[in-house]
Amino acid sequence: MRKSIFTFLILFSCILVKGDDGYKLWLGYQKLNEPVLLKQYNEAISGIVAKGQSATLKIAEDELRLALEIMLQKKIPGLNIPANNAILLGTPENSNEIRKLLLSGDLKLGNEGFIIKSHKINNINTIIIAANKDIGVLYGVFAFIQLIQTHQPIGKLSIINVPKIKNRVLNHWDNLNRSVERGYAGISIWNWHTLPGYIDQRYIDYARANASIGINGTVLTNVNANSQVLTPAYLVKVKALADVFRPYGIKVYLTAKFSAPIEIGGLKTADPLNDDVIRWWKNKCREIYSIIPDFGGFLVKANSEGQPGPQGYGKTHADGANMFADALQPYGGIVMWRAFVYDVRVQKEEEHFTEGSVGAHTQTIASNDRFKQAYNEFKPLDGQFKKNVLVQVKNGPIDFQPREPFSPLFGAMPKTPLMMEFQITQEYLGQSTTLAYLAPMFKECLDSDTYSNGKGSTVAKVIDGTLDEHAISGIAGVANIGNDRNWTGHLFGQANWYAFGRLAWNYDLPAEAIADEWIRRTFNNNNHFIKPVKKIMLASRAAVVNYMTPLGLNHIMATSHHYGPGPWVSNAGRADWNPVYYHKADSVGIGFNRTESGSNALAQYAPEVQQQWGNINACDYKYLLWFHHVPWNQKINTGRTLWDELCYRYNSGVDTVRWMQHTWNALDKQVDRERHQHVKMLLGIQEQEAIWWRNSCLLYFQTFSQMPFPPGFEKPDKDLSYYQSLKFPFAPGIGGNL
Ligand code: BDP
Repeated sequence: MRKSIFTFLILFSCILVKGDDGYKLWLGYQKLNEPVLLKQYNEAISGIVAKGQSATLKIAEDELRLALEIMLQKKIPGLNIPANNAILLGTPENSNEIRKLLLSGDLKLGNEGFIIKSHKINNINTIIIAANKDIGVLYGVFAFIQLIQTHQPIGKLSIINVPKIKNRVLNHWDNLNRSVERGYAGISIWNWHTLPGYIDQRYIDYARANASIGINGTVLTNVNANSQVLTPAYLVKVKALADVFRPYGIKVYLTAKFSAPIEIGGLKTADPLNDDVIRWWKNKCREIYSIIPDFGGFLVKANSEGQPGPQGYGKTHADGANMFADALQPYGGIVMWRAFVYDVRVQKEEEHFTEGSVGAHTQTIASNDRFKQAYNEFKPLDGQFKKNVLVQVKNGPIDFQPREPFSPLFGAMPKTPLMMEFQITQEYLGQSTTLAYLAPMFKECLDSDTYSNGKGSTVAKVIDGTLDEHAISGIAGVANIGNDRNWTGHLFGQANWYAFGRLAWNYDLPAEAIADEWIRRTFNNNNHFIKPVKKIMLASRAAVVNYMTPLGLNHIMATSHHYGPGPWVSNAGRADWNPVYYHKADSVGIGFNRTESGSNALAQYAPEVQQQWGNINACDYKYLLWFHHVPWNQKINTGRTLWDELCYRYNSGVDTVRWMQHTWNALDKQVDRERHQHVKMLLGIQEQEAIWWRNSCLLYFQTFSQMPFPPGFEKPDKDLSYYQSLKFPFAPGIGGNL
């Protein structure tokens, strides 16, 4: 007896001290403590009637039971026939009631949509969670669980929910040796060495988490690809993962290295129009589909940053993509062909174009503007891609900066389905020591008007296929997931994974609503906690923009690892890898002139957009230095001189982080100690990093502006040379083709 009391005490104190390590993500169901709500839910739910035998339906039923039994603290029996207050799960195939319900309206649920409805069956109250396919039922179950997790009424339910985008995919930049390019949460969760024999519980938990937010595809490998993954030894490993993910509605994709026919096929060429090469890829696809019948297809990075591609053989991106498309087509596979290109060859071609305006230095560089390259290469190919090709475009024209204008390709290729590529991993946003809630950034892009087909031609409507009537559509997020216990390094990184999934399903959801539900599901429903945490989240990305790259500055991170500031770097291998190329600070001012008198990249946008950003006096300060070289002492439309505004922004970024810190630190009673400490310590690091960013950037830019810091400004405590001397040879996430 004494022994068991002792064990109990130890266990109990472990729970108190240990708290929550974040592994359960937003699916750590908790006992409901509000008596009134509990009573309502208990009265409304008596059991589950699950119709159908599939693995997916079984998962749906088990998940629902698990969630309800924990939250409602009672047994949830499985029933054979509808009883009063039972939840009926199923598809028309397995239930007459559901067939009748789905036939009764013009519901257009498609393969993944669902309905949740309070419904009377023979005068018996039921809640029906139904869909055309079992996967829709699983999505419906997660949506129903969300209602209870977030304390919503369930008395009169009538929800119809259909995803707006068809392919909602995570891109893992994971290498076969388990390093992760731009990964800041440990090593890869794919343990290739022990696959296929060992199925880590994480694989199942990963699939479950993704299904809970509607993600239906995963590209397992780095875009800087390794052709080994296409060999039989690896394909059986891929199959093992595909088998785990299938019942959760998740398809597996691989990155295809363009030179694979040479590297693993023994051919002399990878020319996309060569018969042997074509045959090789056809056979490879046949082989893959014989092992993984629902394989999703390929993601290809070609002729970019050293990756081989069709241009190496004098062929176009369309030639390359179409070769894959033909090989995948018989099996229903798709090609996601990346438009992230800034090939050296293209840069050279543009060198004769010299229309720069501000100083000789600016002239040579402004003429070959990396901003323009994707558009220059892809726009002429519009209409040339096969039907199962999606061109995957990064949200902005450069590279996942804290703030970018939308890529001018959106709206410029109406005959081609364009897919969005967001980066969830925070390569350029402070990595995993930074709390930056990215839904506002994703929304900013999705809601941007391209005016390509008149007002209201938003980026979202381009990528969901509705604007130009495409049959396929897609959105990808570069994953921030690793084998850290809490999956994403920073606990709040989970919110970005979550927000990506939610927006991929429905881009109309407000960033605030997503933050709200994430906090409730991850932590609790206590308003004293939710309100301040939501405020922190909603202010966080703007804070990062302010203390890193205000007013439209971009790509001034230290080169290679991109950790911390490096606006002074000017010795990288090619011009457009250098921060000085992007900010162009000189004695006159700062910023990249992309108007007619500069690189004229603005001309790649619709006239309305050109108007919006083309006038230096009217341009939104958020994008100002993206498009204009602005004199230091010019008054901008915020009322301050450019220099003062820059100082003000950097300072306010630091202030916001301090405010986030204080706000969070005061919440220690509202959340378990482990998660509170975790975030508290990281915010401490973030504050130091924000100061580092502000001080070093302003000291450096001051060498050009020669203007004093405005009154009241917190003076840097170190000099510029100190900041310039900092090196981080072992910063995480540096990739390489491994
Ligand atoms: C850049 C990353 C690099 C990636 C590249 C890409 O720095 O590691 O390989 O994008 O998207 O942001 O291909």
